[in-house]
Amino acid sequence: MRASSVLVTGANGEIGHGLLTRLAAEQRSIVTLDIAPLEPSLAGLVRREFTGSITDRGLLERILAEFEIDLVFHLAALLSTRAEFTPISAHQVNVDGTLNLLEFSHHEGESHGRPVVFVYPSSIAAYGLPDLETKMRARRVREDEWNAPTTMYGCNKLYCEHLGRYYARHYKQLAADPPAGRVDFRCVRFPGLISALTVPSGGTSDYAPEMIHAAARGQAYACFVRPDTRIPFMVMPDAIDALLRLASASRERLFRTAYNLTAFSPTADEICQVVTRAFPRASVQWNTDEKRQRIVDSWPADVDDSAARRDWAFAPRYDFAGAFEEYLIPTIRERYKSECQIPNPKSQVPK
Ligand code: AKB
Repeated sequence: MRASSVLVTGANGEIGHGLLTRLAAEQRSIVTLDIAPLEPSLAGLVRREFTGSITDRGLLERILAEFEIDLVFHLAALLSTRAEFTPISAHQVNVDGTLNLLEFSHHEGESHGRPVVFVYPSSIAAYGLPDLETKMRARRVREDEWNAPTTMYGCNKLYCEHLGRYYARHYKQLAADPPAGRVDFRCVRFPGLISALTVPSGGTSDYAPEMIHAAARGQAYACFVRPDTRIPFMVMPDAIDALLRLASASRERLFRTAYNLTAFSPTADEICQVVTRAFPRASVQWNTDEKRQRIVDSWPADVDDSAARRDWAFAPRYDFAGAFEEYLIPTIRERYKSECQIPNPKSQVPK
């Protein structure tokens, strides 16, 4: 008999770290797929680790043969900045990889006879506002507004939302006997995410976590966006809660394919003020990268997440002040404790 498990792709990434810990705490049997071997701290949490690409269909078939997967968290992706440098690879990983995973989930559902819940993190990058003035006028953008992304990553995410909807509702609709929905696709559009434990790479919302982690380590940071830049953010524990909550929501309550999520929408300068108060050795310079700035300026300043709150009780625990006071500052202080210890001259006894 095949073992029933949760599959997490991109498990080594920022979201994967938090998610594996939570799933393991719930005693879930976890199978992972990542391009790199799992970090030792994560490897102990999982039942089986597969190292390889989501574009490798042979590998997906091996997983299918060995495990009975009921739930997929498909986290693997190339983020927005990285994807602009390698758009073809981004398309291969972000779109072809997702298509493979959807097809895998369909076959998995066929083989065990139950729909596979497929949880997909999309992003505010799925939006594309044409200019800053429109962005500032748009206020809290709803899911169906401004869906003309300007980045490869944003295009990939938006298209995969549609692919997921297709697999869930219209798959092979012209077949003589159309297969019943085997994939129960559920998707959130994450804002920028900030973790106290990991630093992202390859994203364009990275200025916030980079600034915070640099400040905690007493390192100078050159911020690549203007101080008045505003996009929505959320801290990692709330992001993990949201994924788990959406995964366990009852199907009948879900009226959308993709749900906006947010917790707070500070400017880069507001983030800078909080971190420089918390970490007096911090030093932040403003060194705008006009090209990356244009990407962030095409993302909404705020999103309307009322559908998620209504349909599956999304309720982030941390607002802006709480995120820093209760989660980021204490956890990051602890993380860099040894690096941040400044010798106290008074305690040094002269010889
Ligand atoms: C990125 O910056 O690419 C991501 C995102 C907003 O999805 N963090």
